[in-house]
Amino acid sequence: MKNLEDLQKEISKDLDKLDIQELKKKYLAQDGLIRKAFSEISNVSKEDKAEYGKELNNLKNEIEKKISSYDSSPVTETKRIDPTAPFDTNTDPDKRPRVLDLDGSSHLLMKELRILTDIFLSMGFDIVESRQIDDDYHMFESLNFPKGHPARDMYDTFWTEDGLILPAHTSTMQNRILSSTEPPIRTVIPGRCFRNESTDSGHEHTFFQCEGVYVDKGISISNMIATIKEFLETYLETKLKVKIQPAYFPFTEPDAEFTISCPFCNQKGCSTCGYTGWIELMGCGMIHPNVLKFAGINPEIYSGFAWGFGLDRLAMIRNNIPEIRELRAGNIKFLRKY
Ligand code: FA5
Repeated sequence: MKNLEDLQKEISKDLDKLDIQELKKKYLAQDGLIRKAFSEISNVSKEDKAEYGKELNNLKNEIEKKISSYDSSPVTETKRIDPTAPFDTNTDPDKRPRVLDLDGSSHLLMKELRILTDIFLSMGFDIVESRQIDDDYHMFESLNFPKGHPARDMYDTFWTEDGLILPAHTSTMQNRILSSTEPPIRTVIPGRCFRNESTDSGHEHTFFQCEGVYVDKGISISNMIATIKEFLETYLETKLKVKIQPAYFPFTEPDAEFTISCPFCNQKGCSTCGYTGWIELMGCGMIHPNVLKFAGINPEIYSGFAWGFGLDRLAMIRNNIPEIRELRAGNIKFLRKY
């Protein structure tokens, strides 16, 4: 907490002193002071953790507010330069393409990924990135799908000619996390997934998922519901009603589909929730005892839960985007808007 006080003093001085690029670099970049402070949350005592996370989020919001006040200020010659534009448009900054910010800009999905990993960091989770190529053991066997198990057909998987797999879900990381860490385990794993599916407004062949695993002594399904609800209410910035519905995954028992009250229509019925008032958001459940055993964890002593949600679909809800294919279509109007 003492370090946070020092950080706060430094930020107060810098907000008036530094320009937008310097602020971004010093505080918000991958190796910036805010992310560094988030990564130190595991060293904070249990009692102080929640307060530390909250204070840190406030500091981050303060910097982002300052930066967005610059972003909405009139475009100036020094802010936007198109080196490829003909000479006469180069002299009139308003005529230049607006995407050509000198520092580039993050894609909506990367911005959302940063927001949600910051929330999980403030809740005490570690973040580990998943892989983009994997094998049968991690995709299926370690997740309790023996060879020939019919549930393998639930995942339309891309295979390479030499028998490797493009992961169809981030659950491929479960065995790696569980077997390399001593409980208590609290890890969130975002990553790209690939499925051999036809695309439509809600389905892509390439999309992001975000996996979570939590293992300790005495963990129950109510811990799972409370954790996921806390995350969703923070991310969507609204109170939600939640319910779980039966589902089936070979790697959880019991398994569930986590469902939230529609934040758009307040459950009156709208096109986003298909006029049901509810939105099914993610698969989740208590980690199957076999999955714990495969990772060398004794299910007589430990229990835990896992979830996996689609980042694209969650970002669409938060930003009111009706068409998933827009996220990767490279449409300039869309990119400017988000
Ligand atoms: C899974 O992938 C499980 N691994 C989730 C899980 C993890 C269950 C841990 C239990 C424990 P599912 O196939 O339902 O489940 O996908 C999870 C989420 O990924 C979906 O709710 C959806 O948000 C997203 N998703 C799945 N397929 C697509 C797709 N083609 N395009 C965009 N998002 C998708």
